Amino acid sequence: MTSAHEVNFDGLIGPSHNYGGLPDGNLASSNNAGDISNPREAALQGLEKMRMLIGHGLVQGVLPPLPRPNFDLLVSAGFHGSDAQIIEAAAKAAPRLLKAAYSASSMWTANAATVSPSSDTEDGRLHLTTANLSTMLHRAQEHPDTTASLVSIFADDEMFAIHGALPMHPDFADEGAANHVRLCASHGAPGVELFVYGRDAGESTVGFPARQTRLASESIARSHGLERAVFARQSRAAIDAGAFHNDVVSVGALDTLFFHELAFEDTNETLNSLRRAAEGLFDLKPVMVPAKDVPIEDAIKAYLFNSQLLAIPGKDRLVLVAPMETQETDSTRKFCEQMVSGNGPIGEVIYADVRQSMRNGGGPACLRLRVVMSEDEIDACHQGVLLDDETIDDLQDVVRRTYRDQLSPTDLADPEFANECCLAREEILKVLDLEELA
Ligand code: SUG
Repeated sequence: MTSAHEVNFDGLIGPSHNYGGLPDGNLASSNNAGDISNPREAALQGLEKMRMLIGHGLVQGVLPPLPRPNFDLLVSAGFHGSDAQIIEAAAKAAPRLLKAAYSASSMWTANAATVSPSSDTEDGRLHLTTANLSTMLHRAQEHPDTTASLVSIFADDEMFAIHGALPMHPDFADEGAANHVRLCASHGAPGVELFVYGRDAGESTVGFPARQTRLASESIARSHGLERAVFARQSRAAIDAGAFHNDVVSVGALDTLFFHELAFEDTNETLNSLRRAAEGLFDLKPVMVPAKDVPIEDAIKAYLFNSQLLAIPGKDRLVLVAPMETQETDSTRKFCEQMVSGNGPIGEVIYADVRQSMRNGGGPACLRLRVVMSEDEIDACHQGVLLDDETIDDLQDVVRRTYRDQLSPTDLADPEFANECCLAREEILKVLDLEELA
């Protein structure tokens, strides 16, 4: 068995972070729509979380923000002329489209791609499929630039296979690793990959949108060449309560699956399928949170499950990095206190402040893409995106100098702001040695 690390690639929060209220079914985003955001504080919070995990001895990567505003999107809607003319005309005629073109949503890199480590795949390469994010316009624009970032970072095609997004059709709706959990005995050992979908291709649903189809999940498992994939349906009750991705109601790491009682349509069948797939590899440790202890509404408000579940060097049990909101909500805080005082697989909870992202529905788990990599793979990827304290200092310096303190969705109409966003991104790319993406 090869020694491997789980590398978390966090999305660096971009300068246009704003509360646009664009996604249907994401309650935090709807509740904060139109509020003033703090892009500088948001990016600094995200970077402090990365710094904290480096301090715990973990390997930490970063993905740069995508180019915003996305002028191509505005031009394809018929806006033309100089950049300033395009922004001014779009602000008047299509303000919602302008918000989409400015969305900083690529910060939630759990939605960037689905990742299968080389120990799970037929050809022994690490596979990544960029998510098409086809359900929401502001997210559907992400995939070409995300693929470009992944190709630059994972360039060696003897080790890495990057697959472009699935077809942009509702039958193939795919939201990446937010609906995918990998379970294993140790990071470098063969794993079982759990794909969670909200609907079948062609199935129409009522209520909040189900953003992942079974066809999309199966297509990815096929192209990654997975031997041990399990497909489970997310419960309608969870989606309607505001769990627009499965990672709002479940998170897994190593042999442990931590989930809410209402996460899956059929919990027993999901666990039995996982056990069958894991036979001979590991004994599954399910940790189910009963609805009587934590009502689903609390789980979603506090984002208990949108946490990072981490194996930290030197600690014998897993550590849950949860948002502050989990500590501030009585039922979730009490559950965590009880859980760590028992002798289950999760032995500690650390609370992280990512409030700016949380107000758009993105907790610690949304902000990171997990990529399990062997040491050779780590050496072969682009080194500029692997962070240490000094690079974090440099990125924070760029953020302090180039990001606005406050931003209201109406500020997006100011053509000067588009220039600021471009300049900030150029500086970030320079720090990460990724100028080729400019
Ligand atoms: O797709 N919010 C994101 C939050 C994504 C969270 N990701 C995971 N759970 N993995 C979404 O709903 C709000 C942006 C706005 O309204 O401008 C937004 O897109």
